[in-house]
Amino acid sequence: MRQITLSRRSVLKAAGIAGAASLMGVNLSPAHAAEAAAKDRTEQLLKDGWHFGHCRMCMRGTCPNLYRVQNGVVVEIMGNPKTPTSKGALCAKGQSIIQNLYNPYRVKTPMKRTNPKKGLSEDPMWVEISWEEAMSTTAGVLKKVRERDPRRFVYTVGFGDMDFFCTFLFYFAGAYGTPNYLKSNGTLCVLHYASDLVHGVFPGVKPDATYAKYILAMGMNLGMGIASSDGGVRGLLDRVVYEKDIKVVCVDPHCGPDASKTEWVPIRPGGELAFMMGVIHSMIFEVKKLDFDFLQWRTNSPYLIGPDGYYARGTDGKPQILDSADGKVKSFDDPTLKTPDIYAVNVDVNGVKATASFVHVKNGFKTYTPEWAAKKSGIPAKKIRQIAKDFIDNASIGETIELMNGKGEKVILPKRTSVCEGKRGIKNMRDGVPADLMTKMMNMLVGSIDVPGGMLGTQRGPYLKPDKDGVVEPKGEARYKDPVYPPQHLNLSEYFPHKHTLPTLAFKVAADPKKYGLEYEVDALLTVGGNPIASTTEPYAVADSVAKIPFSATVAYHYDEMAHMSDILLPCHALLEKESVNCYEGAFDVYTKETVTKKVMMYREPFKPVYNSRQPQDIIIELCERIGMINEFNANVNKTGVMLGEITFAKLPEADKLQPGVRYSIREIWDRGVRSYFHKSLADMAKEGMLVMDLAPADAYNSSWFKKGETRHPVYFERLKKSGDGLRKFFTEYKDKVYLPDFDLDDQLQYYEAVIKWRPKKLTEVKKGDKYDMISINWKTPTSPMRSAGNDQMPYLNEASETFDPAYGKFSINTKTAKEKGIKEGDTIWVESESGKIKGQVHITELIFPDVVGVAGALGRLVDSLGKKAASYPMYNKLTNAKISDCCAVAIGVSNSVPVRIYKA
Ligand SMILES: Nc1nc2c(c(=O)[nH]1)N[C@H]1C(S)=C(S)[C@@H](COP(=O)(O)OP(=O)(O)OC[C@H]3O[C@@H](n4cnc5c(=O)[nH]c(N)nc54)[C@H](O)[C@@H]3O)O[C@H]1N2
Ligand SMILES: Nc1nc2c(c(=O)[nH]1)N[C@H]1C(S)=C(S)[C@@H](COP(=O)(O)OP(=O)(O)OC[C@H]3O[C@@H](n4cnc5c(=O)[nH]c(N)nc54)[C@H](O)[C@@H]3O)O[C@H]1N2
Ligand SMILES: [Mo]
Repeated sequence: MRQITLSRRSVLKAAGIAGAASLMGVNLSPAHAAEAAAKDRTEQLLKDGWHFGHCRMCMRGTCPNLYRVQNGVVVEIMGNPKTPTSKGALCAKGQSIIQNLYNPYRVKTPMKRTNPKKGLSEDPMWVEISWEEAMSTTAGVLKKVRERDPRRFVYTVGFGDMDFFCTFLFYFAGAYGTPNYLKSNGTLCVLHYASDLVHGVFPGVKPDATYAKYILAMGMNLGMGIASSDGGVRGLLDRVVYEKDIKVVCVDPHCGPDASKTEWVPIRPGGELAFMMGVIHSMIFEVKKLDFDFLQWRTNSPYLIGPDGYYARGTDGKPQILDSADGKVKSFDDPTLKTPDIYAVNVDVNGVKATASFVHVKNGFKTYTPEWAAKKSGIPAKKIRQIAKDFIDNASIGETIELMNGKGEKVILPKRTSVCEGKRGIKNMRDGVPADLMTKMMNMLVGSIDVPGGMLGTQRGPYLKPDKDGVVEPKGEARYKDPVYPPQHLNLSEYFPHKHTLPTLAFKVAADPKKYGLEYEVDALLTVGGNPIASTTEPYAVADSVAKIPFSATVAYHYDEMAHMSDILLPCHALLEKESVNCYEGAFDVYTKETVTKKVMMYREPFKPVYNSRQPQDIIIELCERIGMINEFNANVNKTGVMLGEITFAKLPEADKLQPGVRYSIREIWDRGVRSYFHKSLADMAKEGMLVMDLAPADAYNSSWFKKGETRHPVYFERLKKSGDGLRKFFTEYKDKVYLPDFDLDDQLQYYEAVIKWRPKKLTEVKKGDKYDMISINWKTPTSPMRSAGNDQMPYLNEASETFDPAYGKFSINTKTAKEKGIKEGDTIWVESESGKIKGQVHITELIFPDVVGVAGALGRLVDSLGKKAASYPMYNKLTNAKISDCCAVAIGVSNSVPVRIYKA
């Protein structure tokens, strides 16, 4: 144990460096510090009792590490210095992985509940049982339920066990035959619709800081605020701090680590859409230097729109374009098309008068002047104009770059160097999808989409494939499907074609399914690394519903809220005990030269289990066998491929397909996947620790697969309008049948429009003198991006957070507001919304917009079985709600910023 004490100091030191650099702006690049310390030591280290691993202290898990074992104890951790992306850095979370292993609050052996009463304040009265009893009880119930009606089983997953999540999220639910596969991660994470609509990718897009010169970040973390150590963020920091050749502007009510190192533009929460409309107005009507060539050939700008708001179609059924070269109206793919007219008005198409999309789009921004936007956003009109001008001036419109493709050919691609992107801070809002579409609009106006320096889809390849109308085909959440009645899914996903995930709604429905038109009730629940109680919203409503489910089991690392409500606990390994593979490609935050062409496949050698736990995938596969569905499970793996990372699927060759009747271990399945994808075995991976694949530079850019005019991005959102029209038809027809509280059809569907308009929302109506006269906001912190790995329990992390981040676990209030309200540093106050209230300590700061309360982190627990510290923090999610009328009208994400009032406790 002495060794642990020693390593504690070195961990704190390292955490201090990484933490301080990202939290406080200390002028030391984590990249350089780590490289200097760790150069070329890898080979020696391995001889010295070090083992290959990779992190998973956050949901990314993309930082390869090395851990050292001495006398059977893990005593030291470091980033793998050979990693081309992270170059051996680890953040404070990654440095704490040893505490994840030796966490005293772990579930150490299978457990059975003996208190039949379930509730957050009930003692489950756990007793230890054998693995055999735990598995046979769980499989026995699940088998019976499946025989009766597989829909009566709910499978809940999340990012808490992402190693597992990556591999078996849908295979198990699919094999079982339940429609109720519920991801708990989505309600507060609606990032996907607009990226799918415009780029045809999942999970999203990110700026290419390899070449970008200007990044406008709207309510998002570029990675520094999450203390992400993976290559992108470190590369970006180097450019910001050392090379000083990139301008980053963070539009945020709160000045976090990203904003503190770049430029912070404080905004009033809720005014984001208005702000972007003001910027776009200025770009179109004042600066007037757009990428017209891109608009003509790479967007649907020239498509003619009929009086019904849809594409006006020719006799061949295709969208039409006016060619100003010869004055003729032509189909979009006519090879004689020379000069697509984006300003065409009142053109005759097949007997109707039609006008070019771009004219509608442009007219749509006419009244949204910077002065107007300033009133809504609190950002001065002058600043709005400056951002519009800087965005265009830095965009390099007209420039090109020559890169090699995978066939060894030189390709000339446009290079654009201004990008705008937003994340949770603007998307988790009533008008979240419209706001997100405006970030895409800014990029499209300067041609900065899937080209070097632009906004890139996280998946690479010919993802911009056009639909039959020649416009990029969405592949996920932007696709539309007509609703059906009665609904089959507990989350009523039939009614919400563009939803991300709806766990809170699902559990509300589960409490009273008949009322919602469902033909079945819920009998059983299995949870793996998901926490619909704590990580989403309306925690008590969800907990009440979970308590009513007759049987519930959790593959549990520790006693979190879902474990607390369970009948059986199946203990899973801690991170270092889990064997794992993970492919880094398309991580979330940002691309740089270190990462843009890389795929890094990493491997974690499992440490000998400390307790009586198991590899989670093998628990699930064994359940499949015991339930009698191993054939279905194997068939699903064969069909979908082996998932090797968040977006990496390995299709198995015929000879390697899983055979019916055989229960494979996860090891064998990964081995087949890795061999198929990387042509190496898992044994090779164990020797090398990681495999690196380099993409040819041109192939990293999705537009390189298509010539001018072959595929187009939508500036006119015809598909969104179509979804709204389809939904209106359904809900009108079924209005007497559908039960959906807090749903106003007209209010909801007005957001489904081809040209986005501004509308006031609850947030924008908050004013002095109201009952709720302030707005609360929440953000991820470097040590608390979410609850994966039990971040909120780790003593090193709590210590580092409270030492380096004065906002951590507290309520940040602007100096001026605090003075007005007579509130002082350290006061204990209540923050109360329509939905709930939380108590905590005040931190007074200039780094937050006036009249806003900032609550940092995904913190707070509703059970004390994770220790007093984790339970002591205020839980932000009590303030929010899942009312459809408050959620994003398209992606149904919870509004994360809400009206509140504060008062002394
Ligand atoms: N206040 C607030 N809430 C948020 C967010 C926020 O920033 N602030 N972020 C939102 C976002 S973007 C997302 S994606 C979601 C994510 O939400 P979820 O997908 O639910 O993921 P987590 O909250 O990370 O973890 C879920 C549960 O798994 C447990 N767990 C930890 N380690 C392990 C393990 O090794 N194995 C198993 N089986 N379980 C483990 C955790 O303690 C936690 O209770 O959260 C959302 N909720
Ligand atoms: N390394 C690493 N990277 C990750 C993750 C991880 O766990 N580790 N998690 C990934 C996941 S699942 C997600 S969803 C993303 C989330 O990534 P982000 O969306 O970037 O995360 P947040 O920090 O929650 O929110 C970003 C910003 O929004 C601001 N904000 C809050 N409310 C408002 C508002 O009303 N208006 C405006 N304008 N801004 C507001 C906050 O101050 C914060 O700075 O990160 C991903 N990236
Ligand atoms: Mo997320």
